Amino acid sequence: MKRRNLLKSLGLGASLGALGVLDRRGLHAAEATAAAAKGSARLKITKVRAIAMRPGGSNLIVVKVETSEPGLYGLGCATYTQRPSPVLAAVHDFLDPFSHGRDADNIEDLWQNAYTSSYWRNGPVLNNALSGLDMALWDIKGKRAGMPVHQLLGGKCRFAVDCYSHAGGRDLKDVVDSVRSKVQQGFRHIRIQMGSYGSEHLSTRADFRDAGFGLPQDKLMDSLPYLKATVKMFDHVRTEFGDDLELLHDIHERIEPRDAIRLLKELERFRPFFIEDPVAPEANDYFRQIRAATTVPIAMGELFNSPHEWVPLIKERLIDFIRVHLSQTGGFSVARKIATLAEFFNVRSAWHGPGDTSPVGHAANLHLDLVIPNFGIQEVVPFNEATQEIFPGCPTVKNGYAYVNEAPGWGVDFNETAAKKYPIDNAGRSAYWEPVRRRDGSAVRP
Ligand code: GCO
Ligand code: MG
Repeated sequence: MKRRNLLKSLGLGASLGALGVLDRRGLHAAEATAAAAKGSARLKITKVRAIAMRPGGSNLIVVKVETSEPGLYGLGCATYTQRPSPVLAAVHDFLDPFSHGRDADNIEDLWQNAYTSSYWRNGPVLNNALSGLDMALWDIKGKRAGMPVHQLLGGKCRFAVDCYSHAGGRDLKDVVDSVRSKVQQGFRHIRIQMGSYGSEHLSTRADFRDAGFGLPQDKLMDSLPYLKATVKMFDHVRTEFGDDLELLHDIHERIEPRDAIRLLKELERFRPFFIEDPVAPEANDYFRQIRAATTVPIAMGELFNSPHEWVPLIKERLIDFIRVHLSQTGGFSVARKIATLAEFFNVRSAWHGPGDTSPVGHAANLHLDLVIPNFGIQEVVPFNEATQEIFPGCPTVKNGYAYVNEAPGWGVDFNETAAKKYPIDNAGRSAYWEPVRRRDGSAVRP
C-alpha cells in the first residue's frame, strides 16, 4: 500500500510494472529517479562532526556525517596529527553549518563549493576538514548502493594491494634484524632507515647547545654521518638479502638538494625501488636536475596540499611515484583525479600511509589502489588493539598484501565510546616536530 501511495504521489501509475530490482525503499530505478527528482527521496546532511583520538602514537581525526535517513552515516579521515584542534574547529565552525540540508548524494558539487567557500584554499587545515566530509560522502554513497567504494569506481584491477613495511635500527645489525622480520611476515617491499629520519643519532657535535643557542630539547642532525651511513646500509642489506628484495628509503627532505643528488647517484648500484622526498616541496624545481642526474625512481608528495605542487611533477614525468597524503589533498575525490592524471603520464601511486592516518584513511588508500591501473605500492602500518577496537572492519594485511573489508562503503565502522578512552595530546610535544638543527644551530626541515 505504502508503495502504491508513493507512486501516486509521484504521479507514477502502475504502468511501471516490473522494472527490475527494488532499492532499499522498495522503489524501482525509474521510480527512485522520479522520487529523487521530486526531492522527496533526497538524502540531506543533518550533521558534520569531527572526533579526535589518540589510540596509539598519533593524534587521529575522523569526521562523521549524519543524514536525514535515520542510521545512515558516513566516515571520513581528517587526520592532521600535528595540528588537530584547528581541523576540529574548521569542521565544527564552518563545514557543519555549511553542509546542513545539502544533498549527501552530490559529492562533487559539495566538494567544489566547500573548497571555495573559504576563498583562500589549498592549505593543510581546511583540506583535512574537507577530506573528512568528502570521504564520508563516498562512504554514504557506497552504503546507499550496497557496494564497497571500489565497486562504485568500476571494480578491481588486482586481487589485493601490494604493500611495503618499515624496517630500521640504530646500527647495521638492528637494521638487518628488522628487515628479516619483515621478510618473514611476507613483505617483498621494505623501507630501510638507519635510525630516525636523517640518522640523527649518528651526529655528534651539537655546538649550538654549547653556545646556548636554541633549547636543550632541540635535535642535532648533520648531513655527512647520514649520507655515509645510508650508502653503507644499502650495501649491507643487499649483501645480506640479495638483489631481489625491493628496498625503499625516505630522505625526508633532510639534506641539501645537491647532497640528495649525490646520494641518489651513489645508491643507483643498489637498485632502490624508490627513494622518497629527496628535497623539500619548496625545492620542487630541483626535480628536473634530479631527473637528469640519476635513474633512481623517485617518490614525492606526502607534504603536498595543492595542485600547483603535484600537477607540474606529474605532467613533466619528474617523479615515478606520487605519494600524496589523501586527506592533505582535500580527500578521496581529489586523490582519484590525481591517480587518473598520473596514469596518462606513467606515474604510479604510492599513497602516504603512516601511523598518522586513521583506518578510514587507510581504507580510502586501499579502495583507490584496488581500482587504478597505475598502482605502484602502498605504505601500511600495523593497527594496535585500541585502534582496532575503535575502528571495526579496519583493513588487514597478510603476506605483504592489504585487504579491505568488503562491506558497503569503506567497510570501516567507528566505535565512538571506545574512541573517548584515548583523548588526543593537543598541547604536548607529541603534536610537534622538535626543531632539528645543524651543528651551528641552523634549522633543518623535519
Ligand atoms: C612516511 C612519512 C611519515 C611522516 C609523518 C609525519 O613516509 O611515512 O615520512 O613518517 O614523517 O607522517 O607526521
Ligand atoms: Mg615520508
